Amino acid sequence: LHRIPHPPYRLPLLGDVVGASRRTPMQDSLRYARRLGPIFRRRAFGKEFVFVWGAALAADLADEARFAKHVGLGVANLRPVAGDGLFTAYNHEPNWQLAHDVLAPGFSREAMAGYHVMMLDVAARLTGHWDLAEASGRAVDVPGDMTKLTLETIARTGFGHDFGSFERSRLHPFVTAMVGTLGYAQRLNTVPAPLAPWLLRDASRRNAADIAHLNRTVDDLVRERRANGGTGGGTGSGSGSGSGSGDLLDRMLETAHPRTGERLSPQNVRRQVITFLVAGHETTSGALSFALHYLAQHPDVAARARAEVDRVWGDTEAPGYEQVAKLRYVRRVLDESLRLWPTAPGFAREAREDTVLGGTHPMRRGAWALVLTGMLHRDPEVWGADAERFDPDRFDAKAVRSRAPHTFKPFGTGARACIGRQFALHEATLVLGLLLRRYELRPEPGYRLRVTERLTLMPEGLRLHLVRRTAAA
Ligand code: MNH
Repeated sequence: LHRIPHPPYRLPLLGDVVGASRRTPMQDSLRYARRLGPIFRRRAFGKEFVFVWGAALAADLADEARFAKHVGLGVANLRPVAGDGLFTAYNHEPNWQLAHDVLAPGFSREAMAGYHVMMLDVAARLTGHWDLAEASGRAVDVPGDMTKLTLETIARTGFGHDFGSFERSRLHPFVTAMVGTLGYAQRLNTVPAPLAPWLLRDASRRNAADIAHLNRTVDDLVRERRANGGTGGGTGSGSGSGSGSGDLLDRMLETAHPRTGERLSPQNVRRQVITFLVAGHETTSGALSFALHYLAQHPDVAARARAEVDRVWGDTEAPGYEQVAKLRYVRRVLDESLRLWPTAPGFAREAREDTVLGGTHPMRRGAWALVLTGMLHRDPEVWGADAERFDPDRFDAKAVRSRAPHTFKPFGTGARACIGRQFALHEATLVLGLLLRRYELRPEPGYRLRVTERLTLMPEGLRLHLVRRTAAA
């Protein structure tokens, strides 16, 4: 450990807090990263945390034979909310494999094609809302509206539920409660654990109320489904035969494990529903928001993307499922946005056995490090001296082929990587295509990107002016 650099000013007890910010821990770590190099440590309240962002070290941590996901920091702080749900489960908890095997078919190509029509439907509510704003010359609140969109999308496709987000002027209380728990989980990292009950007393009371609200929402949703006896959309209930059944909630409630025949317990279903409602929309809304920001700031990129949409989709009012993946350039815009601002800004890896990281840093079994994805994605040795510049061509096929593996990791790595990756990419590409086809995007004069953190990243105060295109729909 002593070979790993750390910030120069260390206070007794508190550790490396000089110049540290509680509200933006991730952007803070990025600043340290630039100063301290590809691996560094920060101490907080007597504990030492190791951060990694150099491409070679990050690639080594991706070795599944020697490393695995570590449930720590922000993820561990979400255990009271999401328990042994898929995202927060420890590797050794039996419910991880069970839920993974039961739910993975819910993200197959076939399942995704089924969600496509619902995604179109939710997108139409967004454009309805944006048309009104455009007509009256109002700017739109991008992160707010993207949050509505992605929440409605996961609720509809996964759970047959409608939060009515676009019919409300304020955020749905579920979102407020969710943002509350995410923010609280982040703040827990900024105080010494034993003192948290005192230092965060009011916040922790509010957090308990937020968790209770999430649980109530989910219990209502499950009760609604049980009363209606399934979506009626599918064939399989309990057969475990897999791909034919309805949505994610049907799988959670009805589907048995293909081999063991085991089912999720009611308590675990509750955890999974919360997990999917939160993980299924928060990061995607951020990704869409950053992409729209960059499109508005780079008219040349927007024009190229728009030309692609016009060429590939023509006047087809509702693009089909297969027409989404054909938007190659739009997808690059999304990838490039996720490179600069991976909305899940890091993931932790622990040693399965005693090992040596990158041939130089000994790690004991169970020791762990946080991969700073946002910095890995800016490593000049991989991305060049202009790594800070937005350039979607970094993701053209030739450039991707020539890059080392494990250098672009917005969805994490290995067995515990994001299960919703294809879902998110399909949804986001579809929506960007629809928006580009319908509007020109104009930034607010003088807007400079600021990023807020609540475990996930989101552009702050991003508003855009829209101009309806005359040629298309
Ligand atoms: Mn998602 C895990 C990023 C969209 C559901 N997700 C992860 C991880 C990252 C991640 C990183 C790994 C975290 C870790 O190693 O600790 N996820 C994203 C991003 C987007 C995203 C950047 C959008 C953009 N995620 C989605 C969507 C869903 C989803 C959409 C659901 C519909 N993610 C999950 C679940 C896990 C996960 C569930 C946990 C998987 C597991 O551990 O088995």
